[in-house]
Amino acid sequence: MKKIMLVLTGITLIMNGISQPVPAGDENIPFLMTFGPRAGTSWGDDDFSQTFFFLIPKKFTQAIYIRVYDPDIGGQCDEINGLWDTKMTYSVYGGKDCYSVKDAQETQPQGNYKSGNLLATKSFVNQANYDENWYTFGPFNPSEGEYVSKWDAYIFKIICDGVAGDDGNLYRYYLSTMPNMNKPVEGANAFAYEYSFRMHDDPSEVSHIYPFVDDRTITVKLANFDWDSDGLIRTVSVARHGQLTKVSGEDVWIEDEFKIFDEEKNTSLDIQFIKKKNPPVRNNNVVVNVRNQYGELLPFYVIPIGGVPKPRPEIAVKKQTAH
Ligand SMILES: [Ca+2]
Ligand SMILES: [Ca+2]
Ligand SMILES: [Ca+2]
Ligand SMILES: [Ca+2]
Repeated sequence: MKKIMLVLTGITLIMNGISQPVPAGDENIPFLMTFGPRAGTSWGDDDFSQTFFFLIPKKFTQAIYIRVYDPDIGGQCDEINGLWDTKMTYSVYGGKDCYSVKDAQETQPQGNYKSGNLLATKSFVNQANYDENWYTFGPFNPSEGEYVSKWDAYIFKIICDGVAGDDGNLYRYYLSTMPNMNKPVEGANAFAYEYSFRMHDDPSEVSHIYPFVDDRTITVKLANFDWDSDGLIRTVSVARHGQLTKVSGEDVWIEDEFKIFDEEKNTSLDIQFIKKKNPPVRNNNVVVNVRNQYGELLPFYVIPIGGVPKPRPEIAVKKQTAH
């Protein structure tokens, strides 16, 4: 009964959230990041592709727009490698299978990851008119997404693929009810199974990712790529004050596996990325994913399910004395 209540609470909280930009406020991540396919992976992107899903509650029936900030690869925001010669394609998918196909929920751009109906697509290069500016996809009717009963919501998918060149594309998304401005969609959320992002340059800024731990999760494997030994990565939860995890250096993946406490089921973890002060690491691009004991990926919701987790003293103290 207790578990059922927790699951219901989680679903209710999705519906009560207000959609925000991607990345969202609690994450404190400056930009999403995708490189052109000719870049070495040492620049920080392991696969030159990033997939995000938008979740729109069924009861929301107005038109929606998916807006992209700084979709171009040039000028401000982006990371040059030699000359600006990079091309990126953004593609929006809906319809049956855009979410539910397994390849779409994996970390690599392989197999049928472009599943579903292609609703819109556009490519960008170095284009001053889109520099520090918005491009808007849509309007879409929410029912053009794939209906997924576990959320009672329609899901859309947007993929940013590096098509040519070797520069770094930095960008953000916003799910909006308006084509020319950012107006949130009530009750919406966004999530990814692998997060490729740019860290702040300011060492005092801490970035966060919030994987949701469902009640089938027994252990998790936290993987990070190309962290450049930039300080600490730690996990905070209802039962953890700040458990340090293994961190990657240049151009390598590293994994750390740990057990989930019962109290953490149906809550979010707060993975904190804490930069070192000296020497400061600039332009740090990182990739992160988290799997359970079945090898399934945990979703990172931009608005953490259940809110940002805080250690509950009664649980955290019990865990400390148990060790
Ligand atoms: Ca280049
Ligand atoms: Ca730009
Ligand atoms: Ca850009
Ligand atoms: Ca890096």
